Amino acid sequence: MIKKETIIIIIFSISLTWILTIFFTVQLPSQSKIQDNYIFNESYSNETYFCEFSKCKFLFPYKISEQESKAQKHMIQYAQMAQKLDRILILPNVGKSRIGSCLEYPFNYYYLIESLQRNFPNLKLMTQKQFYKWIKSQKNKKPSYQHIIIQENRNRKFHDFIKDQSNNNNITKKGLCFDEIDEMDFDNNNNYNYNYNLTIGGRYWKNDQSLENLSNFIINNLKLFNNTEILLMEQNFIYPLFPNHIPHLEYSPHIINKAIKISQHIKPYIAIQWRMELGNPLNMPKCAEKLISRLEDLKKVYNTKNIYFATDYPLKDSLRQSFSFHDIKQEYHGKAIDILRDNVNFFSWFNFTPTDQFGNNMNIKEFALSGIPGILDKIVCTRAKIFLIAPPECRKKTSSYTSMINSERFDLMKANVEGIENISLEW
Ligand SMILES: *[C@@H]1O[C@H](CO)[C@@H](O)[C@H](O)[C@H]1NC(C)=O
Ligand SMILES: *[C@@H]1O[C@H](CO)[C@@H](O)[C@H](O)[C@H]1NC(C)=O
Ligand SMILES: *[C@@H]1O[C@H](CO)[C@@H](O)[C@H](O)[C@H]1NC(C)=O
Ligand SMILES: *[C@@H]1O[C@H](CO)[C@@H](O)[C@H](O)[C@H]1NC(C)=O
Ligand SMILES: *[C@@H]1O[C@H](CO)[C@@H](O)[C@H](O)[C@H]1NC(C)=O
Ligand SMILES: *[C@@H]1O[C@H](CO)[C@@H](O)[C@H](O)[C@H]1NC(C)=O
Ligand SMILES: CC(=O)N[C@H]1CO[C@H](CO)[C@@H](O)[C@@H]1O
Repeated sequence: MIKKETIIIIIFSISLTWILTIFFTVQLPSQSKIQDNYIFNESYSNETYFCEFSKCKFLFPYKISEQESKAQKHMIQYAQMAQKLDRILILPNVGKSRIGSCLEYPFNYYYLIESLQRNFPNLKLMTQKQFYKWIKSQKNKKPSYQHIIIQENRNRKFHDFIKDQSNNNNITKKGLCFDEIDEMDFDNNNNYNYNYNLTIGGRYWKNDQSLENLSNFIINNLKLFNNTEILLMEQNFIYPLFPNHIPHLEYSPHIINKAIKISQHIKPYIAIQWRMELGNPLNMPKCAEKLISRLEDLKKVYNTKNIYFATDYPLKDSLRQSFSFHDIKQEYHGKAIDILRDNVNFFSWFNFTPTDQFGNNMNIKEFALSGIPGILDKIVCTRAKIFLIAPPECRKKTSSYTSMINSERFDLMKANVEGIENISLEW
């Protein structure tokens, strides 16, 4: 009997060891892969390391349209493109709530690069700065490049990909801040004078099938450049190009930590988001009055006195919180804010010391220009007890910014995070 049991135990331990061995050998490589490909780490930004097996090939989306919430969605489209084309994705700079080569800060000033890497474990990434360094390192040989515009034309049904030989194709003029371009070789020929237009027709975003079709069209055409080292992408489309639903990028820990500090300092609180741009200016003062009376009710119902106010209106001097809101009218927008100020004691990002990614104090103007306040506001709104948004007559119709907050709040509530009462309410 004892012998039999021992044998069973031995057999059992052997199989367990095997199961564990198999489990770990299967698990470990996929985890360590993330490290291997994680080019952002300076110790990896070495051409020999990356281009051992094939030529170094890059996709550089140097100019991403729209503001941060939408721009990061576009970035995820380029990540899918780069992965399918087996190219290294260059992460452009950020600043002023945008993503693009002309901006001041590195990509990880806004985003946690690991969160992109987590969703694309096989994709190789390089920051703009590392990429420029690589170009400079190509002493004797000029890397080849091609410029491609992806744009929409909703007036027709088909997609096409054509060479554009008109005279207005100087990409430096088109907004590529990139002196290193002189060290590159256009189409192996120094012929600066053309680019390719990839024009998307119809309502391409309407369903997964048309996106599937579109993304195949794009990939098949871009594959024609398989001998060109660098694809410079200019973007003029609004919706995602690929059917896959990929989580949004996570923000950098320095922003999240700061937002959580603010949130802890004022909680429980009601967060108000009021994006005035593109709302009818004439309605603004009335909207402010309606907001005030709604706040009075909510404060009682939820026994909450702190208010956090997130807006695109410049709350202090001319310090911008939005880089697209130019048509600010004192008699409407300004008046609405004055009414609010006279009646509500609110917090905003101005009540907290601005700091940089190292936690050092930062000049407030520089902080505003960095575009961090918009992201900070977004996270503070995400954590509020009540998230109050403007009714349709007081705002722009749809906002990716607001939907991002709502979807985060939905997830936090689903995870039973305490202190979040509702996803959102309109005032
Ligand atoms: C870069 O990678 C090396 C090797 O894995 C590691 O020792 C180092 O800490 C990493 N550096 C950073 C800044 O992550
Ligand atoms: C680049 O990487 C290779 C392979 O890991 C290594 O042998 C070489 O020393 C590295 N070169 C530099 C300049 O770091
Ligand atoms: C290519 O796109 C640009 C920018 O939209 C446009 O100005 C140009 O006319 C287009 N070229 C062709 C040949 O369609
Ligand atoms: C493109 O435009 C820039 C800025 O206007 C100019 O400096 C450059 O010489 C132009 N390049 C070509 C090839 O025309
Ligand atoms: C898919 O794209 C091709 C090429 O643009 C087009 O001819 C075809 O009609 C499209 N099919 C659908 C279902 O959209
Ligand atoms: C590049 O594309 C051409 C045709 O466009 C094809 O013949 C060739 O095999 C491709 N090369 C690689 C490395 O994929
Ligand atoms: C939109 C929404 O979910 N509203 C709810 C917010 O919470 C109160 C109670 O706390 C409900 O009565 C609302 O229906």
